Amino acid sequence: MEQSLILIKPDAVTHHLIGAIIGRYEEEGLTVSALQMLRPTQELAVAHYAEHQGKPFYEALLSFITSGDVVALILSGEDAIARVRLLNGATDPQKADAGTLRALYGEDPMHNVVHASNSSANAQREIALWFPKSETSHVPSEG
Ligand code: 3AN
Repeated sequence: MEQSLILIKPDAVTHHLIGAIIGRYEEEGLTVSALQMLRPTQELAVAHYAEHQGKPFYEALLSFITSGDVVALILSGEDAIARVRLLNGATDPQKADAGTLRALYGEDPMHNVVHASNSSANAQREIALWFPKSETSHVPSEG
């Protein structure tokens, strides 16, 4: 069982895509084990995107992710990290495979509707950032 941290970004929230996106993950058998809507603070955005500091799009990315509400969720399942990234598609929606969330709903490499963890280490780091109070309570229950 693996966990991934997903963000439904402000563009997707504005376009009423929360249900469609979560529905797609659930259809594939992934389990929502935590969920919250919030407007990220600058501090949280900086911590989340630390690895992108210094890149040409970094400042714009911080402005975008703090521009409105975001839905953060933890998805659990076997190979959840790789499976979610397949469902999301490539960073650039123009290059994403047909049928992926970014191909369907994304506009450009920044406004690409979803974020998903890219490794187990990053998933744990991101879960601790977005769900700081109850880090250990997101293991899906049996049965
Ligand atoms: P992914 O989200 O597919 O793992 P990363 O980690 O390379 O992609 O990039 C993190 C975020 O930075 C992306 N989700 C996107 O919002 C933004 N981003 C990446 N590349 C660009 C770019 N060339 N121009 C603008 N924003 C970008």
